This record gives sequence, structure tokens and C-alpha cells, in this order.
Amino acid sequence: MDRTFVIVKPDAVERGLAGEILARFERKGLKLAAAELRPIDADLAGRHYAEHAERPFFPELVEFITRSPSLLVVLEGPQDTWKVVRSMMGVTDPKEAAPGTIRGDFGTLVAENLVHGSDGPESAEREIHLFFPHL
Ligand code: D4T
Repeated sequence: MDRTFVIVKPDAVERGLAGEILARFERKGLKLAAAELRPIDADLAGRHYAEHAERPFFPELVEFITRSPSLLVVLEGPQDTWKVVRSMMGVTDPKEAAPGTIRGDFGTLVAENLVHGSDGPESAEREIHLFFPHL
């Protein structure tokens, strides 16, 4: 078994899409290993998005991700589960994301793109430990 980390972001929770998004991953065959609705504070947001600290959109990114609770999720599945999740999410900009993907079906704004998924096995383990230190 392999595992990856997902954030159902504040926009998706606010819009009542958390259940729909989780259901898509479950129907695909991925299993919930952990799930918690919890606000992300600015310190944790800064550590999670450290690679973007110098980007112009960073302040807005932190403001957005901390504005209301996110659903933090660990999913289990076959080898390279992170790839399965990323393909179901669609590309970063929802305007470009293919229909049938989460971003393609539910979003139009890059700053409010509904979900985060780890982009590789190392980031999956790093992010799981960042958000769920006991796992
Ligand atoms: P995350 O990390 O949220 O899964 O998104 P991606 O992996 O698909 O995209 P990313 O790391 O390049 O971007 C992180 C986060 O920043 C927001 N963003 C991105 C933004 O607000 N404006 C922008 O111009 C870009 C490129 C969206 C996702």
C-alpha cells in the first residue's frame, strides 16, 4: 500500500463540495486513512508552501488557505497513489483543467482551485508528517 496527502481547500469546504470530492476518491478505490476538518494557521501554511515563499502570489495564497477550515486527508491506495490523485485533480489552473477532473468540473480560479495533492512520494510523506505528526 502507498499513501498520499490531500487538502480539500477552504473554497471547496465553503461551497459544500467536500463530500463530493471525497466520494470521488473513494469511488476510485482509494481508502481514507485519516481525515480532519481543521483550520490551517499561517505558520503551518508557510511550512507547507515553503517552496512558493518568494512567489508574488504567496501572501494571497496564505490568506486563502487560512481563511476557513480545510479538510485534511490521507488516502491509501496502490503504488504511486499520489499520481492517481493528481490526475483526478486536473492541472493547477481550473480554466485549463479537463472536464471530469475535480478542478475542471468545479472551478474557474487558480487562486481557489479546490484541492491540493502531494506531487511525489517524498512530498507525500513530508506533508503527512507535517499535518498528522502521529501517522
Ligand atoms: P497545490 O500545491 O495546491 O496542489 O497546487 P499545484 O501543485 O497544482 O500547483 P502549485 O504548487 O504550482 O501552486 C500552489 C498553489 O498556489 C496557487 N497559485 C498558483 C496561485 O494562487 N496563483 C498562481 O499563479 C499559481 C501558479 C494555487 C495552488
